[in-house]
Amino acid sequence: MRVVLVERITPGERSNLDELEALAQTLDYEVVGKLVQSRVPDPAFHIGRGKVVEVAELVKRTRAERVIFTNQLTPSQAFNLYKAIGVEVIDRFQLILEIFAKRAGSPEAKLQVEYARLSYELPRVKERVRSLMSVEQPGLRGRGEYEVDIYFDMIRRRMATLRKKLESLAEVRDQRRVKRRRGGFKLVALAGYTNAGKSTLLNTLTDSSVEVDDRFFTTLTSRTRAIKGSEKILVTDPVGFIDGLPPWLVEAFKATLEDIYFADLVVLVVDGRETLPEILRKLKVSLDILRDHDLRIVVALNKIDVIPSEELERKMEILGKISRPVIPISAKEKINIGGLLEVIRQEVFGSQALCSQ
Ligand SMILES: Nc1nc2c(ncn2[C@@H]2O[C@H](COP(=O)(O)OP(=O)(O)OP(=O)(O)O)[C@@H](O)[C@H]2O)c(=O)[nH]1
Ligand SMILES: [Mg+2]
Repeated sequence: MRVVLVERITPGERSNLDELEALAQTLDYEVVGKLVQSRVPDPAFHIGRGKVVEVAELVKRTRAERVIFTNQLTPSQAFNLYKAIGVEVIDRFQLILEIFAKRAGSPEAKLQVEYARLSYELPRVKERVRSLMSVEQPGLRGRGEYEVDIYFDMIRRRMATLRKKLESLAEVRDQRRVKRRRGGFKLVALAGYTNAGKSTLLNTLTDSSVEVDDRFFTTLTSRTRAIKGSEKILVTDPVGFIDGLPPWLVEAFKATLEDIYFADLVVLVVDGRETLPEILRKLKVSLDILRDHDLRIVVALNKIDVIPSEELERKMEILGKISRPVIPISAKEKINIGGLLEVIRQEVFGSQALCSQ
């Protein structure tokens, strides 16, 4: 699909367009145009009206089939933009939902995605139907409202059913965790921004072959495996983080995130290939998600096989200033995995680790 990306930024704000492009490519979309506008949001169109005309022209010229905004749009803004531009207009959250829907493999992930989609839809249903009707069927308002209410109720009931199913699955997870703990296993969670290299690290640490890909959200269903050798340490590889994760999405994936929240240790994987400001931004996003939970966290600066040594030194120095151990590794090329394992053992078993060696 050919798509045009649009972003509105408040003057002085950082652009999020590159990440939106990476997200669009995750779905094999072809980005045929990009537009940025720096201004305060317009209530009706989000961007300025002159810019709307520009987008419409760009869409026509490039034969784009869809427009994607980095900003969250209200349903009426999306509708007004659609009317003015002539192709479907969606926002970043809807794009993330589409990616999740496409990637959801396990029954639990499918339920989580459906729940997330409905949580997104619910507050929007009334407004969307209302704006549709006021434009297309001005006479049918009264009856339409009634039908909207029925639809609204239907969504709510479906959400309640989904919540129950998800809760019972969460209980299964809970029991599994208790069993593991009783068996003397320690749980290490590989958390971090999407595409940091968590699954690659899981494969290296546990000799597995879960899917690895240079795209966002390759992993939606977490996998848990034992560390190579006979140690009682399990490693889990949950869904990746992303900036501005909306609360309804976090809520839908709560059970998956609990694997992180209840872990004995979190290895926060960071993509070291990126620029320092990007590294720090993604690290902050991840630490914010983990913040309210009392967790032991170590940072693994990954992909050092492709970082020139001077740059690595600088990155290590800056990261070293945050008060957690930072371990430089390459999950793919298996560099310093021994060093990471040592820190993991030390953190989860404390001094016992030294006795058992
Ligand atoms: N050069 C290099 N590339 C790596 C390394 N570790 C992972 N990668 C690459 O980074 C990309 C993402 O790796 P994944 O392991 O899928 O990342 P992830 O964190 O599991 O990503 P999601 O599941 O999508 O959130 C892949 O193309 C990997 O081959 C590394 O140490 N060095
Ligand atoms: Mg993964």
